Amino acid sequence: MTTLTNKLKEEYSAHIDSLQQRTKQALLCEKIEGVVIHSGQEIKAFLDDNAYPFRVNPHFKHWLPLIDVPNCWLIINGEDKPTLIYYQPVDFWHKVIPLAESYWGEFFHIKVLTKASDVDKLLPYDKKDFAYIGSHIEVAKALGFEEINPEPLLNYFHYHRAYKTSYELVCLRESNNLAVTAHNAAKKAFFSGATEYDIQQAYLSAIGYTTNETPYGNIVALNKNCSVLHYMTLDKVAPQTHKSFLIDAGANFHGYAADITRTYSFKRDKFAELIARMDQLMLNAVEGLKPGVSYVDLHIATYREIAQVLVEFDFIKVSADTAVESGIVSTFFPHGLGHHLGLQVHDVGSFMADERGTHINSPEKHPFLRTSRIIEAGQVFTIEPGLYFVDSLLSTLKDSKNSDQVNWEKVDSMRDFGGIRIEDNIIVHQSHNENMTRDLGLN
Ligand SMILES: [Mn+2]
Repeated sequence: MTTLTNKLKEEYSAHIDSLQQRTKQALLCEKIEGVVIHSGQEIKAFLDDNAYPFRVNPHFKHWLPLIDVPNCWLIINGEDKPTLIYYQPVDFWHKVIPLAESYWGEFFHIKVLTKASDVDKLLPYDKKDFAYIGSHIEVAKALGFEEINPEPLLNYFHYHRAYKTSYELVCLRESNNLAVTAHNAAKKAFFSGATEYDIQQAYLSAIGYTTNETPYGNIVALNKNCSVLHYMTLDKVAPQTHKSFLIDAGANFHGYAADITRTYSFKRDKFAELIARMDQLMLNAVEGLKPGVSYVDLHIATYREIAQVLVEFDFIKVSADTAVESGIVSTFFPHGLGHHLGLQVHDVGSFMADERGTHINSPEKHPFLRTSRIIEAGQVFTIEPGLYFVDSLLSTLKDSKNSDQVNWEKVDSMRDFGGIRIEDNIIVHQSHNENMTRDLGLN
């Protein structure tokens, strides 16, 4: 057995205990007997017999690292050993995935389902005492469920999903490990003058991935394309000169996501200096991530520091305070500082004040912030400040009354580089932060 498998095995039983306890509490509040969690079904394209890539229900993969099998079900009541209905059809068209020896198998009563439509024979007889959790509402109704994704139950689970178990931290470290390996390969490809498409191939093949195995579509951008926040094209032709490279790309391990961004300058130029400064700013923000602090306040502090960077590099003619006051910083930093990370890249529960799901709005001036929750130990975040030169946003600023606050000559000289984003994945512990991305050697 490998060291990694050993670690997973060591932590898994406590992980299941936590989930059982959470389920028991949630069920007490809801006065139902149990939950039935559906892994999902294949979804076919309109008028076609081809299915979209399968994405498992996150509530399902919370319990076990089974991420690629549709038509599976979990029956859980928080007390008894959970039942796994495992789909294993007799099928000569598709690959059938048999249940292998695993560290998690012994924690479930496993029942094999050979025909997806026969599942009702294995589900609880009386559906009204059970809630269905999954995305196939019609299927749930046809089976006789009345409680379908009840909101209080989901709120409870989503709120608690922010607190990762030790097992989940092992998974998150490993997904970071994979992403770091792939990022290093991508960096090498950039400095050898590769195209966006070839850099993407270098990334994927470094960890043996297909595009469907990444937790989100990789952003691989050269030069001006770095200014497109969600750039999804992969140019197959190399630019005349390589100036800059922004890569926002992750990896998946047992259903847990990594989400890492790096920006590089091809030469040792002004843009490289700006990257170094943003890297410092990024690490300062990580320092500020502490139990008891509001993520909103951390975002605002970083927003202020970006104003300071704009002053230092002579991009603006006014003080940092004035730039914050007038809001022109948002032209250069138009998104949030980061988000919760886990089973989903933008993990759930990030706007909740309590387990009933009481919503905390992000401040009006910072509408794109993805979390407003108080930071606590056991939570996992991304920190991803950015500084961009986006033509459309700059032209709005140029036409505004604040145009004279900007040193346009300096700003214009940066447009061909696009922009910078640097993103690490951090575990908040009671006494310190664990920067998984840096610990694995990606600088
Ligand atoms: Mn992110």
